[in-house]
Amino acid sequence: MSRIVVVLNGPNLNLLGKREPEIYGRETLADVEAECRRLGAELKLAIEFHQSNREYEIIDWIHGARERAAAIVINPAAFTHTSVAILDALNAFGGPIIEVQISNVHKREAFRHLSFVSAVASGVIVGCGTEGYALALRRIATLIGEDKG
Ligand code: CA2
Repeated sequence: MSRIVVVLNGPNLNLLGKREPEIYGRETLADVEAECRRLGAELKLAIEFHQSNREYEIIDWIHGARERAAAIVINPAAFTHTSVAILDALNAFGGPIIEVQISNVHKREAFRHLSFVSAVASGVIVGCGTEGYALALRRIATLIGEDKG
Protein backbone atom coordinates (compact mmCIF):
# COMPACT_ATOMS: atom_id res chain seq x y z
CA MET A 1 0.00 0.00 0.00
CA SER A 2 1.22 3.50 -0.88
CA ARG A 3 2.58 5.69 1.93
CA ILE A 4 2.92 8.77 -0.27
CA VAL A 5 1.42 11.90 1.29
CA VAL A 6 0.97 14.91 -0.98
CA VAL A 7 1.21 18.19 0.97
CA LEU A 8 -0.26 21.11 -0.98
CA ASN A 9 -0.04 24.83 -0.25
CA GLY A 10 -2.01 27.57 -1.94
CA PRO A 11 -1.37 31.16 -2.97
CA ASN A 12 0.94 33.49 -1.04
CA LEU A 13 2.11 30.77 1.36
CA ASN A 14 5.54 31.24 -0.26
CA LEU A 15 5.60 34.46 1.83
CA LEU A 16 5.25 32.56 5.11
CA GLY A 17 7.65 33.86 7.77
CA LYS A 18 8.52 36.87 5.63
CA ARG A 19 5.47 39.07 6.40
CA GLU A 20 2.60 39.19 8.94
CA PRO A 21 4.37 37.05 11.60
CA GLU A 22 1.69 38.09 14.13
CA ILE A 23 -0.85 36.08 12.11
CA TYR A 24 1.19 33.30 10.50
CA GLY A 25 4.27 32.99 12.73
CA ARG A 26 7.98 33.18 11.92
CA GLU A 27 8.55 29.83 10.24
CA THR A 28 9.09 29.93 6.49
CA LEU A 29 7.53 27.46 4.06
CA ALA A 30 10.99 25.89 3.71
CA ASP A 31 10.97 25.31 7.50
CA VAL A 32 7.51 23.71 7.23
CA GLU A 33 8.68 21.48 4.39
CA ALA A 34 11.79 20.41 6.36
CA GLU A 35 9.65 19.52 9.39
CA CYS A 36 7.18 17.56 7.20
CA ARG A 37 10.11 15.61 5.70
CA ARG A 38 11.67 14.96 9.14
CA LEU A 39 8.39 13.77 10.66
CA GLY A 40 7.47 11.92 7.46
CA ALA A 41 10.67 9.86 7.75
CA GLU A 42 9.81 9.08 11.39
CA LEU A 43 6.28 7.97 10.44
CA LYS A 44 7.50 6.18 7.28
CA LEU A 45 5.53 8.50 5.03
CA ALA A 46 6.94 9.61 1.67
CA ILE A 47 6.29 13.35 1.54
CA GLU A 48 5.66 15.23 -1.72
CA PHE A 49 5.52 18.95 -0.89
CA HIS A 50 4.26 21.67 -3.25
CA GLN A 51 3.20 25.31 -3.23
CA SER A 52 1.59 27.28 -6.02
CA ASN A 53 -0.08 30.62 -6.59
CA ARG A 54 -2.00 29.06 -9.53
CA GLU A 55 -5.27 27.18 -8.94
CA TYR A 56 -4.79 24.85 -11.95
CA GLU A 57 -1.43 23.63 -10.62
CA ILE A 58 -3.00 22.64 -7.31
CA ILE A 59 -5.77 20.82 -9.22
CA ASP A 60 -3.17 19.02 -11.35
CA TRP A 61 -1.28 17.86 -8.21
CA ILE A 62 -4.57 16.56 -6.75
CA HIS A 63 -5.25 14.64 -9.98
CA GLY A 64 -1.68 13.30 -9.88
CA ALA A 65 -2.30 11.97 -6.36
CA ARG A 66 -5.25 9.80 -7.51
CA GLU A 67 -4.60 6.04 -7.33
CA ARG A 68 -1.00 6.74 -6.28
CA ALA A 69 -0.92 8.64 -2.98
CA ALA A 70 -2.30 7.42 0.36
CA ALA A 71 -3.45 10.85 1.53
CA ILE A 72 -3.48 14.58 0.91
CA VAL A 73 -2.71 17.39 3.36
CA ILE A 74 -3.89 20.69 1.94
CA ASN A 75 -3.78 24.32 2.95
CA PRO A 76 -5.54 25.91 -0.02
CA ALA A 77 -4.93 29.40 1.48
CA ALA A 78 -7.34 31.93 -0.08
CA PHE A 79 -8.68 29.24 -2.48
CA THR A 80 -10.20 27.63 0.65
CA HIS A 81 -12.94 30.23 0.55
CA THR A 82 -13.51 30.40 -3.21
CA SER A 83 -12.66 27.22 -5.06
CA VAL A 84 -15.37 24.77 -6.11
CA ALA A 85 -12.79 23.50 -8.64
CA ILE A 86 -10.43 22.36 -5.86
CA LEU A 87 -13.38 20.79 -4.00
CA ASP A 88 -14.36 18.88 -7.17
CA ALA A 89 -10.79 17.65 -7.68
CA LEU A 90 -10.55 16.52 -4.03
CA ASN A 91 -13.88 14.70 -4.39
CA ALA A 92 -12.25 12.53 -7.07
CA PHE A 93 -9.42 11.50 -4.69
CA GLY A 94 -10.23 8.31 -2.81
CA GLY A 95 -8.06 8.61 0.32
CA PRO A 96 -8.06 10.72 3.47
CA ILE A 97 -7.71 14.49 3.15
CA ILE A 98 -6.68 16.74 6.02
CA GLU A 99 -7.25 20.50 5.67
CA VAL A 100 -4.80 22.76 7.50
CA GLN A 101 -5.40 26.43 8.31
CA ILE A 102 -2.44 28.08 10.04
CA SER A 103 -4.47 30.91 11.55
CA ASN A 104 -7.78 30.57 13.36
CA VAL A 105 -9.91 31.65 10.43
CA HIS A 106 -13.00 31.71 12.70
CA LYS A 107 -11.52 34.63 14.68
CA ARG A 108 -10.94 36.57 11.46
CA GLU A 109 -13.11 38.21 8.77
CA ALA A 110 -16.46 36.53 7.98
CA PHE A 111 -15.36 35.70 4.43
CA ARG A 112 -12.71 33.36 5.90
CA HIS A 113 -15.30 31.35 7.86
CA LEU A 114 -16.50 29.38 4.83
CA SER A 115 -14.30 26.56 3.55
CA PHE A 116 -15.34 24.63 0.43
CA VAL A 117 -12.61 22.08 1.23
CA SER A 118 -13.96 21.18 4.70
CA ALA A 119 -16.92 19.49 2.97
CA VAL A 120 -14.61 16.75 1.67
CA ALA A 121 -11.93 16.70 4.41
CA SER A 122 -11.58 13.77 6.81
CA GLY A 123 -10.26 16.27 9.35
CA VAL A 124 -9.60 19.98 9.70
CA ILE A 125 -6.79 21.55 11.78
CA VAL A 126 -7.34 25.26 12.37
CA GLY A 127 -5.38 27.87 14.29
CA CYS A 128 -2.51 25.64 15.46
CA GLY A 129 0.07 27.64 13.54
CA THR A 130 2.48 25.81 11.25
CA GLU A 131 2.44 22.93 13.77
CA GLY A 132 -0.88 22.05 12.09
CA TYR A 133 1.05 20.32 9.29
CA ALA A 134 2.76 17.94 11.74
CA LEU A 135 -0.58 17.27 13.45
CA ALA A 136 -2.06 16.46 10.04
CA LEU A 137 0.74 13.99 9.22
CA ARG A 138 0.29 12.26 12.59
CA ARG A 139 -3.44 11.95 11.92
CA ILE A 140 -2.76 10.45 8.48
CA ALA A 141 -0.34 7.94 10.00
CA THR A 142 -3.14 6.90 12.36
CA LEU A 143 -5.67 6.66 9.52
CA ILE A 144 -3.52 4.60 7.14
CA GLY A 145 -1.88 2.50 9.86
CA GLU A 146 1.71 1.57 10.53
CA ASP A 147 4.19 0.35 7.91
CA LYS A 148 4.36 -3.44 8.23
CA GLY A 149 7.41 -3.54 5.96
O1 CA2 B 1 -4.46 30.59 7.97
C1 CA2 B 1 -4.28 30.04 6.88
O2 CA2 B 1 -3.62 29.01 6.76
C2 CA2 B 1 -4.85 30.67 5.60
O3 CA2 B 1 -5.12 29.62 4.67
C3 CA2 B 1 -3.79 31.58 5.05
C4 CA2 B 1 -4.26 32.34 3.81
C5 CA2 B 1 -5.59 33.04 4.07
O4 CA2 B 1 -6.07 33.63 2.87
C6 CA2 B 1 -6.64 32.09 4.60
O5 CA2 B 1 -7.82 32.81 4.88
C7 CA2 B 1 -6.15 31.41 5.87
C8 CA2 B 1 -3.21 33.39 3.42
C9 CA2 B 1 -1.91 32.80 3.06
C10 CA2 B 1 -0.95 33.93 2.81
O6 CA2 B 1 0.10 33.82 3.72
C11 CA2 B 1 0.88 34.89 3.93
C12 CA2 B 1 1.94 34.70 4.79
C13 CA2 B 1 2.78 35.74 5.08
C14 CA2 B 1 2.56 36.98 4.50
C15 CA2 B 1 1.51 37.18 3.65
C16 CA2 B 1 0.65 36.12 3.35
